[in-house]
Amino acid sequence: MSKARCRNLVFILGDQLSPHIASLRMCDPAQDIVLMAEVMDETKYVRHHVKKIAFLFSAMRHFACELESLGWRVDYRKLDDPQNTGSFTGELKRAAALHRPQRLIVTHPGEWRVADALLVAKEELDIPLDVVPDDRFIASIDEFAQWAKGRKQFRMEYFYREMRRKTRLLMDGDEPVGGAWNFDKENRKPPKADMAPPQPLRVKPDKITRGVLDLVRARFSDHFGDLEPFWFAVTRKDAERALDRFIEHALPHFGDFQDAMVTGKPFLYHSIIAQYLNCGLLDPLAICRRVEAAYLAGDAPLNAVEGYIRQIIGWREYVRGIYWLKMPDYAQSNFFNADRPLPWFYWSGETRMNCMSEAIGQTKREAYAHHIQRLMVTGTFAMLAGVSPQALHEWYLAVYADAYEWVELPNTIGMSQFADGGLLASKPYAASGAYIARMSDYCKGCAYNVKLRTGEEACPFNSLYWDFLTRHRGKLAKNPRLAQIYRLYDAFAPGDKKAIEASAARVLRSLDTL
Ligand code: FAD
Ligand code: DLZ
Ligand code: SF4
Repeated sequence: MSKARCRNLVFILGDQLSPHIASLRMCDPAQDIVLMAEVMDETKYVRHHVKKIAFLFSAMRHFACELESLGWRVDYRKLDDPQNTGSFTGELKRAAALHRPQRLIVTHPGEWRVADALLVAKEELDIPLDVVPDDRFIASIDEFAQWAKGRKQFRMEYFYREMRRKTRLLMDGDEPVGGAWNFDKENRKPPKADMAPPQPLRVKPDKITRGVLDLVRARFSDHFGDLEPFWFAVTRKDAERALDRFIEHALPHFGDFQDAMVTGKPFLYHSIIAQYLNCGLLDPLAICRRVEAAYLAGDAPLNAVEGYIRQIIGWREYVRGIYWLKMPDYAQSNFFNADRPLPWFYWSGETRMNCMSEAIGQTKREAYAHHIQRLMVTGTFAMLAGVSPQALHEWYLAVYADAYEWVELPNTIGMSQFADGGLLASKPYAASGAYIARMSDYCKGCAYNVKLRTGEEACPFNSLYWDFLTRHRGKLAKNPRLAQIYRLYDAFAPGDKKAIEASAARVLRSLDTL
């Protein structure tokens, strides 16, 4: 690397793997140097799934090659470089001493923790540091704050309509295509016995990935998850191929079976692209335009296409807005004052509850579970059992290949645990085993009986559900969406109520051995 003073040092984080990222757009390959660093701190702030670490390191190394092929000079620090300091700040200081840049430039980090650390580093480094907005999103942080101003409660649906108008996706003049903004009611079909969903694209590890797999095997053997088989795409080209495959084979059914869960079929008709999208290998608007084109060509129905686009320009943008609006206090939200530790089976997958064992087992194998598994199985159980939202948040952040705090935290704290008291969601996603029985085939293979509310054989979700509602009656009874359910409970015979309380107490006493 040259000893001459460089103009700008552009620091690219592991989730900024796009040649069009804002920091690169304002720089010049002929005069500026790119810094990328694999650092131990980032692998340990939560103990990430081994597949997630391998995916990101390999994607980072491939991206460095991509940048070099575009003419950039890249100073890439591997995790096992003997001089690697193990932290972003340490690597920034080393690189600043080596290249003596006039300015440091970084695109706004996705996580509050890293943005805060950069502010500290700025004080310590004797060079100007520019943090430029990350414009890979449809709504900027300020734009969301404007939308949120003066609203007591936020509702995704209204924000989503703004994003539809802004992007012109699925618009017919000023009206939504098909005459409705949202076709969610058509997207809740239970699974069918003869479903044969396609497999997501599987990429054979190349030499770079094999090197990373060796590194991760040697250094992170005490982390959660199975490293192999490893089949994630790690380049932009392969991530595009994974998207193509989804659009061709799975998108047409995405809408109908979005909420379904099936034993041994972890991916169903989902796209399995969040890990590519969140690290910058895919672009959200480009994905949505491709999906819209499939509808316009008659290759996918409107309920699937609208449902899919809503997840990306609606939910994904909405949770990011809430994250930046409410951090850092948001991370400590705990509306129900829940403080139980996370049951051990979240890490081992060993439980007789088939739904939990399926969702956690595939999480361990694939670093993936789809939305309803996260929300209505592992999420609902934790909320009903009174698990600390912060303990659960660490788990979700660690175990999924697509997990970054800006997207994971509001989904966990707000959507799945109602720990923000209803800022993000209008009611808690509390449900008994009946929901899982309706939307999956899990209960057929379970040691517990979903039809029983009380007793040793009863599905633990059932007594916990009613117990949760009674425990938090003071906080929830005024919610109009729960009024009917409280009326139902009030009509139970006193003996039934006592039996529910006793069953729930037994379940809570034996959480680790369910
Ligand atoms: P698909 O079902 O095919 O959906 C398409 C895309 O829509 C996803 O790739 C994703 O980019 C976006 N999307 C869908 N739902 C959401 C949502 N609720 N919030 C934001 N984007 C959404 N998503 C993450 O990307 N990272 C996380 O760390 C994460 N943590 C979650 C934690 C909990 C408790 C819950 C309930 C949800 C979480 N989600 C997270 C949202 C969602 O579960 C995943 O985006 C989705 O399962 C990824 O799989 P997929 O690519 O097959 O998505
Ligand atoms: C998740 C992660 C991991 C495991 N390792 C690194 C790394 O070594 N270097 C890096 O630049 N980024 C890593 N990341 C992603 C960062 O945690 C991510 O960029 C920030 O969380 C976003 O602010
Ligand atoms: Fe899950 Fe209850 Fe069904 Fe078992 S019976 S799979 S614990 S919902």
